[in-house]
Amino acid sequence: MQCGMSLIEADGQWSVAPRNFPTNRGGLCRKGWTAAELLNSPERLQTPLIRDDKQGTLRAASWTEALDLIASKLRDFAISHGPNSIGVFGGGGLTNEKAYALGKFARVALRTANIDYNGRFCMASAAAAGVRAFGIDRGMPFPMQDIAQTDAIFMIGSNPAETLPPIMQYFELQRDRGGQLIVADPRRTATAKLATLHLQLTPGTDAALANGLLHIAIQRGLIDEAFIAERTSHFERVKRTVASYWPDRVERVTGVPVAQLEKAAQILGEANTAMLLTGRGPEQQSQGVNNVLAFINLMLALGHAGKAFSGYACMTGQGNGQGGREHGQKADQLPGYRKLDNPAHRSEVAAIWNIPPEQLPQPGLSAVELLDALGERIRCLLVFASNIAVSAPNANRVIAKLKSLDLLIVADIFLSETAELADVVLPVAQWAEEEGTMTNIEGRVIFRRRAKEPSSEIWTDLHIFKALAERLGRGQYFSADNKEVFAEFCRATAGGVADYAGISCQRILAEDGVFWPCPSIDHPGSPRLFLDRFATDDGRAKFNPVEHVSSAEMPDRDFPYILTTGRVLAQYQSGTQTRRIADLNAIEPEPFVEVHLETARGLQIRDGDMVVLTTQRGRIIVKARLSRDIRFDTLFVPFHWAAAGSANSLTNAAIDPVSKIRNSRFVPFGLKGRRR
Ligand SMILES: Nc1nc2c(c(=O)[nH]1)N[C@H]1C(S)=C(S)[C@@H](COP(=O)(O)OP(=O)(O)OC[C@H]3O[C@@H](n4cnc5c(=O)[nH]c(N)nc54)[C@H](O)[C@@H]3O)O[C@H]1N2
Ligand SMILES: Nc1nc2c(c(=O)[nH]1)N[C@H]1C(S)=C(S)[C@@H](COP(=O)(O)OP(=O)(O)OC[C@H]3O[C@@H](n4cnc5c(=O)[nH]c(N)nc54)[C@H](O)[C@@H]3O)O[C@H]1N2
Ligand SMILES: [Mo]
Repeated sequence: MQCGMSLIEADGQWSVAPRNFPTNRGGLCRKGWTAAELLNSPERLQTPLIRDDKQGTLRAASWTEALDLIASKLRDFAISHGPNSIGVFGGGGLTNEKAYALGKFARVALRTANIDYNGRFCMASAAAAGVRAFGIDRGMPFPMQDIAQTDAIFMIGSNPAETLPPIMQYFELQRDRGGQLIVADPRRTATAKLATLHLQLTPGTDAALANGLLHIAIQRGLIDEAFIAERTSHFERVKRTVASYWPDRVERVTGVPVAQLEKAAQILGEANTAMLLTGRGPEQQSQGVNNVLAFINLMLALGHAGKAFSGYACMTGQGNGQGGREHGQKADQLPGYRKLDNPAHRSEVAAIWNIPPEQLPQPGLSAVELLDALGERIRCLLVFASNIAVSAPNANRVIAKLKSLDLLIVADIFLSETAELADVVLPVAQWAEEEGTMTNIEGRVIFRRRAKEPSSEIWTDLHIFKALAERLGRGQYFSADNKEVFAEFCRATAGGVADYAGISCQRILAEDGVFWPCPSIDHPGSPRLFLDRFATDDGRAKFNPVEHVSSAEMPDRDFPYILTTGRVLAQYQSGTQTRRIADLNAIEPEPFVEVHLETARGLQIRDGDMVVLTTQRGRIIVKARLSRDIRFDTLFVPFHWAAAGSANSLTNAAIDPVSKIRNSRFVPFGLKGRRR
């Protein structure tokens, strides 16, 4: 969201106060309130660390020693195995400048094709679907306050009451205006409890649900023929596909009763304006792109796109989840959403970088493929801003692969579970210690000021890229100065889909953020997209026929339940940051599995019992939390913990064929009770 907040110092202690910024309007969640605690945390990394050859432990080292060591090894790998034996893994928490510089560092300093980032585990399916249907991927094609103005909201597998709490004010305003909210989620989440209608579907059946609703809408004459004719293409193909999704069949597949399906279709069909919002539930599946496309088909058929207070939005996740996916950390991407396999795009960016276009590598391996190649094709990995030992699918295998590398380099604030495995650890500045721009869920580019200096032995990521590039003989292409990098990266986006050319820090501060595309300094920015035309070649939104396909693995006798994963309010991601905050740990101290009371009774499991969860890949032991808010056949494990509580030691690495997202939402597994 990029909530506005102020940092206040008193006697060396930092605290947070909310600001009346257009996104959060004075609201903050617990993670915001407690964020400053990490600035002076005693657990922060204070110097570089190098793994001692003899002892095998990490010891403190100087920057010169650490960087010299890294550079000499990188040079050796490039000579002996080729530059593509070096991999880079980035993160959606990096500022725009750092995400841009990391992509450039990989291609210009390391000359490797193999860079990707954690967004591939996040919203990559929604991004791919948005591009297919509308021609552009921007989380929200409208400012978030528009949510308050729409008649009906259809929210699929997203739980903002816990994951974006300050945004809930707009949902409350919408409800107070008489608006409707439909939530599709296998759990009766805090968000679903606010809904007019909750569709408690079986995980992995989203496309069937969407097709079934469109089937009913067509039967009942709810579709918008004029909109379909004027602003879309390929409806006929979708109409033929959904013809076989009659309500009884969809009830059988999804577990959602026919009466609820009819009610949902009726609410959405009768609304004048409506929004579709998706979260990670339908997206993080081996059919993630298709799931999102199926719901987009429904909204297009009902005419709920390309006009005010209507449209599709992906509830983007990390701090810079939007900007982090635009500027070249992706395996196939150059800044401004340009493509590495497009000769014109290559020339444009090569000209800004002062290199011949032939020097740019071709597209490389996507995240899951990259992690799979560790220890084989990839001998060395640099990780900036991700904790893959906890957050990547099939984590035990990833950990084994990380250990098999010749060289693992991790830059982080803390000794994360991934950093613990590294040969060299580099301590970096965190959010309040460096300035930078970020782009939020709405496509609003904001500027984050620096509040304090880090201690002298802590460097910024930009500083590290520059110092390493210098040692690799490519220093002239890099700057450690954020303002210079920002100016360069804005130029590099000029003419791209995500065009920042007209954005400056002054404008951002004066206007409370500027919405891309903003191609020139006299351009007002683009808060609302698609009102006149979609961003496709012919200006029409595209229908994409989608069939329901069973999940990559289905339940059987040994693994009879469905595991799904996600988040809780008081922990963040792999937990590197929030597990170090006492107030948050007091609320969510440990890993758990949410089980329905009835399911638990059948297995003689009581609330608080330790239970064993097994899949084909691993087993974990966590506390049972009994509830009535989850389906009988489904269990939910948040992924914020490591080791014996690591949800990702259970998940599989099946990927979507288009977005290459990993599947973390539908994993068959076995469950056994065990007394405390
Ligand atoms: N507190 C907190 N907030 C966060 C984060 C955090 O870690 N902690 N992370 C941030 C990030 S990076 C992201 S990406 C966002 C994610 O934000 P959300 O997408 O809101 O969060 P999740 O809990 O991952 O998933 C949402 C819901 O998907 C449901 N679900 C599971 N399987 C299925 C399915 O098959 N179909 C459907 N329709 N639903 C299903 C789950 O029950 C869950 O309630 O949150 C951001 N905000
Ligand atoms: N089973 C399951 N797995 C999931 C998900 C799920 O729902 N279920 N969700 C997926 C999603 S949506 C996401 S986004 C990923 C997130 O998973 P990760 O990529 O592991 O995200 P974080 O835990 O935020 O890790 C970021 C790391 O970077 C560090 N860091 C923060 N700022 C900086 C910086 O400026 N520079 C550097 N160098 N380091 C920094 C932090 O301390 C932290 O260790 O997990 C994915 N994994
Ligand atoms: Mo995410």
